[in-house]
Amino acid sequence: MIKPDAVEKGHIGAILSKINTSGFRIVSMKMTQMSKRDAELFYAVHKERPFFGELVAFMSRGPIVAAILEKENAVDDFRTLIGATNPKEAAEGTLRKQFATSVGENAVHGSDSDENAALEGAFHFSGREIF
Ligand code: 3AN
Repeated sequence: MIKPDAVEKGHIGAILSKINTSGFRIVSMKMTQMSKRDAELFYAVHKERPFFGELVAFMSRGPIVAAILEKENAVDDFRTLIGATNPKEAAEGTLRKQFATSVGENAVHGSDSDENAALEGAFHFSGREIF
């Protein structure tokens, strides 16, 4: 997902361009907005964390771009491309280094396993929207 902060700042095009030139194929994509309930469900694994309320408010405050990406080793390679959760620790050339402002508003989300990628893809897309 391209998160609300990056959408608000007009970074959709630059982020998608970097994703494409890094060898990912976009197999699904849409601009959408998560309700508070959607964000609570999407981030349910974090519900005991102190930042959960802030995370839900942030992720539902404006539109996002959701996408499913395909590539050999996609999960690890995408997490390398986005960089560390905290942009201050993100490596040069990563999306979070370039576009994120804080650990909360960090521009991009990437799934952390193939299993979660399948669940998160199904959260946003129906079978007819996956190409
Ligand atoms: P990542 O997105 O890098 O996998 P996670 O899974 O640890 O990071 O955290 C999920 C999301 O929760 C992050 N993308 C970030 O937006 C938010 N988050 C993580 N840690 C904090 C924090 N200390 N304060 C506010 N938000 C946080």
